[in-house]
Amino acid sequence: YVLKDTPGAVDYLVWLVQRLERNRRITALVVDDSPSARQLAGALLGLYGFHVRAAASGAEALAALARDPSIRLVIADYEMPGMSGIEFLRRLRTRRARDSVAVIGVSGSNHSSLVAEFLKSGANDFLHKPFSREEFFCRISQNVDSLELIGSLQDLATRDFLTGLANRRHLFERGGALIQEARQRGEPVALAMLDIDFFKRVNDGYGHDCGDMVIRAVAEAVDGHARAGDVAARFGGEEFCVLAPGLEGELAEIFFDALRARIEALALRFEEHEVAVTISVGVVTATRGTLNEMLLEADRRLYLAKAAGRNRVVA
Ligand code: GH3
Ligand code: MG
Ligand code: MG
Ligand code: MG
Ligand code: MG
Repeated sequence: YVLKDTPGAVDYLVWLVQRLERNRRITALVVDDSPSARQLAGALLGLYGFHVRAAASGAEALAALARDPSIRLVIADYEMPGMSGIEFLRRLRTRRARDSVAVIGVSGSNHSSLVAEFLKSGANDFLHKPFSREEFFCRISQNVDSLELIGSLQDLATRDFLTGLANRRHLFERGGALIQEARQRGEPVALAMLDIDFFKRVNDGYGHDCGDMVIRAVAEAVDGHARAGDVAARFGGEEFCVLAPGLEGELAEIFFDALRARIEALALRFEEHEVAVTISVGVVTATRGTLNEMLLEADRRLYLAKAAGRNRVVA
């Protein structure tokens, strides 16, 4: 290409380089019964920076998708022996939504209802074979852009800006379901409410920036202590909430007391000051009752921990 004198060429090149960089983090899967079609699409995707995998049938593709969560883009042929592209899509969509994996259907057939059938079965887009390299790249970029946009919107909606923990909205959305799932497995769920002790003194003594630093440090400790499957959230200003399935009674108390000790042991510094931080914790385990009821009880116990002298767990 001679782009030097083309209007917008520099912007286009910047756009292109950003896409190539981004695509390195994404695995694309080509599912086609024709080896030459697999090779062509795979070569193009490789050129655009994607990690590429190939499958010769719908069944093989479903197995690859079940094993590899880094697959975010699928190029799916329509006519394949055994399982058609449409059937493959229907099965995939029971497990992975359109905003989790983008599927682009391809077919050489000119049958007029085919595109609609593909889209109705859950495809994000469609390409007629043979396609130009440029159309292929533009369509793929648009679809991956959409996935990324949806991902960043989901992040904005569910994460707390200061700490990166789940926000209060996410706690209420995810928490109810998490409690239900645990109970269906016959497991208890522990819920802890945490509040930083005498936090106003930090703000008043060293300023709001120091307060923010302390909130972030406590959030990092809470997040580091939470196990996979727990939900750790910033509940409000300097209050946090952890939902931990499978923990109850003394075990829950030990677990959250270890978190309390971990935070007490943080050696935080702000400018020339050493900043001592402790938390108080209210813990409740319930095999019944709603999230709201558990929150109320945990909050009541948190208040007891404060009244008893702070830097302690009441379970
Ligand atoms: P206690 O031991 O009873 O909890 O005492 P406390 O001083 O921590 O009291 P309280 O929980 O009522 O104080 C919370 C303070 O946290 C009040 C508010 O100004 C401050 N705060 C809330 N959100 C933020 C924030 O995002 N950044 C900073 N720096 N401060 C915040
Ligand atoms: Mg075919
Ligand atoms: Mg508070
Ligand atoms: Mg308070
Ligand atoms: Mg406090």
